[in-house]
Amino acid sequence: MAVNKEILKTTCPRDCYDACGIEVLRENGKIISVRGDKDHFVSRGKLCAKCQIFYNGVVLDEGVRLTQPLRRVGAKGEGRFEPVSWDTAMSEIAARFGHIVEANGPENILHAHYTGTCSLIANNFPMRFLSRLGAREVEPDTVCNMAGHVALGYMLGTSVHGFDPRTVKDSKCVLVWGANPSASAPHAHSHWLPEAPCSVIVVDPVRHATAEAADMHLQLFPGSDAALAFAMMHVLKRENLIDREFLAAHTIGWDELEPVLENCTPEWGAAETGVPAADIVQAAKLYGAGPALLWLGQGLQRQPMGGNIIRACATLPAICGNYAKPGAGLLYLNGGGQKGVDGDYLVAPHLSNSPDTLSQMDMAAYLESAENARAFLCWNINPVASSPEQTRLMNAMSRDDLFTVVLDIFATDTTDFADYVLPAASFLEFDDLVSGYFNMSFSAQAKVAEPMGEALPNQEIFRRLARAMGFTEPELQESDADIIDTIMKGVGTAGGFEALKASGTLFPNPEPQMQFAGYKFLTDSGKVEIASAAAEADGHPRLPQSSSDTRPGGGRLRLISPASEWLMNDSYANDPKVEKQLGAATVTINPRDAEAHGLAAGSRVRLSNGTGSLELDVVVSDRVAPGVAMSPKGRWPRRAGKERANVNTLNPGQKTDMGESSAVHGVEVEIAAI
Ligand SMILES: Nc1nc2c(c(=O)[nH]1)N[C@H]1C(S)=C(S)[C@@H](COP(=O)(O)OP(=O)(O)OC[C@H]3O[C@@H](n4cnc5c(=O)[nH]c(N)nc54)[C@H](O)[C@@H]3O)O[C@H]1N2
Ligand SMILES: Nc1nc2c(c(=O)[nH]1)N[C@H]1C(S)=C(S)[C@@H](COP(=O)(O)OP(=O)(O)OC[C@H]3O[C@@H](n4cnc5c(=O)[nH]c(N)nc54)[C@H](O)[C@@H]3O)O[C@H]1N2
Ligand code: SF4
Ligand SMILES: [Mo]
Repeated sequence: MAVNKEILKTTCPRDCYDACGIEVLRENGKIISVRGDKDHFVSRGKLCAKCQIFYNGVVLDEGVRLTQPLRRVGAKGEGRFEPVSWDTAMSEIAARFGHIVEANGPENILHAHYTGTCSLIANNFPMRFLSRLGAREVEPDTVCNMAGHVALGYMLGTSVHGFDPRTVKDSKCVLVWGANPSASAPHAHSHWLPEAPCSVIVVDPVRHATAEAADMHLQLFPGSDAALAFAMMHVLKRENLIDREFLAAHTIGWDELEPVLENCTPEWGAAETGVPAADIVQAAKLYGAGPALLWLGQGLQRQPMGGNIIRACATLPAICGNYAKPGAGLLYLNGGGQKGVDGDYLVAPHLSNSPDTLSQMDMAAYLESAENARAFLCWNINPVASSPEQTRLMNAMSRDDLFTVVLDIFATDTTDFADYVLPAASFLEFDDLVSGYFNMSFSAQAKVAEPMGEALPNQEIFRRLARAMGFTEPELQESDADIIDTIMKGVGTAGGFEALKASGTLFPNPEPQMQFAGYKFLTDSGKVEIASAAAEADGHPRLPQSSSDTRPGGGRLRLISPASEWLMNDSYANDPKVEKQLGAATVTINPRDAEAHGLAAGSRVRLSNGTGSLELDVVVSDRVAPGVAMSPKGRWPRRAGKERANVNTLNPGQKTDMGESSAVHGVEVEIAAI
């Protein structure tokens, strides 16, 4: 028989800056290989190493995927289940939810979600049902990037209108601050930055591969970024590299800030941050040399004063007039709105009955009491691995009277605690849309396989649950095809979904966009608010502050747990080939700290603090600044042996100064040989 070979295009919908184009090779309808699309401007024929393994590994493995709805038969946490039909699962879950709504109110149903998949429908459509239900939402961004969103909201009126990466061709400098593209944006690391026709500076306590490849690396102590930004601004002012015309016309608060800069000399900055004064001067001059791009990562705002840090750093483009012209700007994230994606339509806020949201930093404590929550629904998230206060959360989720429903594509630490587990389809198994959050790209996620077993896309699971609950709003049943059609009309793409699938990706704006073109800032004043009355009204200082965090005393270290190059948050760790690449769980410390604590490379240590403790192998390297311990996030507690814990067992869930967000890179630990 002739072999029918086909190559189909789709898109990676992970929570990743890159939004790679994918090529799926099928023979006689069966997936043979998932690989990077040669024609795609980001992937250029190569996926990142982790996806190349995972998308050809356990994602395609029926023995590892969840393929049937499951009902608990063991104790909570044990992960023992029996299969049930979708009808049974839906009617039993609906009955229990209905009972809670009547007896206790819908706010007693707590739901948590995040970015397990970021495709537009699977990530957003479930909110229609949950809003209609009136369940209480755990604010998703509080585990990730809320401090930065709030801070940039004060200054710019938005945090999701970033620079267009294509504009780099006109830049003199790219300043990457508190991001690690070599792990979290692998193609920006391998193409975009190396091809940038300008200097690249990285500010990070860790000398990761992007820092190593940069023209300059400023290795500061965590939480001292505001001081570094102020010292750089001192130099920019001293060297006359500021744009006084822009400051006068388009900002508020320069007159208040200018006198503060007087004392923020490079020498002062060096003492505060650990970065040599000469490097501060050089970095400021490079940044001030012409139009420049500032990429604010998400790592730097996961510090106790993360909101202030973002405001301080984001003052740099304001004083240099780095907006509204080619090659200039600031990027945190690029939202779909800039491409015409109607976010409100996706989630249908008019259906909402929902009470106040909860910070994920409060989730473990909240779940301890039946007064707060009688049901817990998790979708697109694996909180037992990703949330703070891991042990406390596991204990709270062991409550027999907490009715727990978890949707996932795999059995995880979180599904172990569920009463019902619902199998989600993978991104290869349904049509959807992907809007890049770094590049201004818009792409098709195409169905290239049937859902595995009885798995269903998130949106279909919530359609069924809406029917089982007797909800009749048509928004809750809208089909994927209709939603895709409506979104694509908003984006203004010709040829519909079939044409988009054929090309894979398009740029709704073919030319590089200027950020805040025409100087239209989105604050109420229409200006960049260096001094912010809105921040002041919320109890924050009017101006960004130059202060840094106190360094930990008593031999304690500052624990940073950033993205791993081999994992995607808490995904992929169940793939044996990925696990092999990961090797043993480690913590990296500076040679100075190794000596002070009498630790040799390879020794087994225990990290501990008032929240928990964890055993790891020590790596000794000056890649991390003195005083810092680094251990990447994302391993699975259930694969970690008897400790059944990952780095989040040490995370107390401290909140940032703004947005009740996660200060996870500000955790302090003691280190001791075992
Ligand atoms: N220590 C420490 N902890 C951290 C962080 C840190 O820096 N340090 N970072 C935080 C950050 S930034 C984030 S964003 C969070 C992320 O934390 P999580 O959101 O928990 O992690 P993910 O791995 O993105 O996705 C969670 C789950 O979604 C599942 N999934 C994938 N596709 C689908 C689907 O189509 N449907 C459904 N229902 N499920 C699907 C995956 O299998 C996975 O189990 O972790 C936070 N935790
Ligand atoms: N491979 C991979 N890619 C990912 C993810 C993943 O888990 N794995 N997660 C995705 C998600 S959800 C997110 S939110 C993004 C996150 O991606 P990034 O924005 O890169 O965030 P992190 O990995 O948390 O941290 C980035 C850097 O911040 C540094 N950092 C920590 N504290 C400070 C500080 O006080 N000051 C400064 N200047 N730097 C500091 C860390 O050392 C680290 O190198 O990545 C996405 N992409
Ligand atoms: S996770 Fe990121 S780098 Fe890897 S394939 Fe997906 S979009 Fe590309
Ligand atoms: Mo995140």
